[in-house]
Amino acid sequence: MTMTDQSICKQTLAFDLDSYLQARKAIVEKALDQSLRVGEPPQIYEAMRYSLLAGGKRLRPILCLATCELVGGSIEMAMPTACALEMIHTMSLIHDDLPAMDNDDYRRGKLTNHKKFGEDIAILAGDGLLAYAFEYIATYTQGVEPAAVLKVVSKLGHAVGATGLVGGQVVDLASEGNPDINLETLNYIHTHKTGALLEACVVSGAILGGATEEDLGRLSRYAYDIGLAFQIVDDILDITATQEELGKTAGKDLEADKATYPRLLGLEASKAKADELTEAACAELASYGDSAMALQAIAQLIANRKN
Ligand code: GRG
Repeated sequence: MTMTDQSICKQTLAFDLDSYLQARKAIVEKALDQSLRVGEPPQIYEAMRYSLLAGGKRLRPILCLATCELVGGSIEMAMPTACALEMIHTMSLIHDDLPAMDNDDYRRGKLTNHKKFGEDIAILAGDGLLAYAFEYIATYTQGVEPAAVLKVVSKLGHAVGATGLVGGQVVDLASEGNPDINLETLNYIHTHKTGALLEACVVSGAILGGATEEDLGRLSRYAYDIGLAFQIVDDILDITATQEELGKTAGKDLEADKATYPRLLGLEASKAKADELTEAACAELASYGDSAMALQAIAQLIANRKN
């Protein structure tokens, strides 16, 4: 299904997403800067801050804040978790860029962490960010029932470990040079390597805000759809975008001879699949009315993004 005039996604056109994202990004940047001060030994803090504050769209923390607000919570309740999610996302990028994995020289338009600080420090900077993320949630979350904080920590551990990002990355690495894997395996890679953390962002914000089980079900399905759409678009951009647009090397999937959506389905069908998932994600939140406009507009942005 492609987007029609009746589409729920179309109804968000009146929403000023640019202003919303700009404002949210500004508060997230400030909170991230304050979350991690240089300590001892300074070289590891510099490497951690270099990547954490290197820009990026900050979609994951913004999603976490948005779902907390959607279910009646406040930005303050979710901000420590939002920062922690960006710490984890950043550490996954640092490790993904290492020579043993994707071997990239550029990320977010800057030299990758290992190019700037060396492989040893880059590995440790990733480890440091991962551990600090959990410490940060447990130490700084306020105004939330301890049981909800515990649920978020458990959810996040599940999303990041072998049941999530790590598992997805392992299967992704194994599929290099083997573009003939089937769509089921490709979906496993995408939903674990990319979708699991996005789902944790969406759901953890809602848990902190006091969501009902029904809310969590709807938001989890929304997150699954935007997570898969996100990675399909990533596959498309690897072929269609330039290094300047991406802030990292383009054409990496072809170079590594990887299976991707465009490779298995073709560009047109891949784009149609991303649109279909976006429409389903928006529809999932229809019962929230205008309160869900930000999340619906973000779903559209993911499908139409250029970087
Ligand atoms: C998490 C313990 C642990 C280890 C990491 C390396 C690894 C295991 C997993 C790889 C995960 C990975 C890099 C997935 C790709 C996700 C993706 C599409 C990232 C790009 O996200 P954007 O476009 O980037 O939101 P910005 O820079 O805007 O934040």
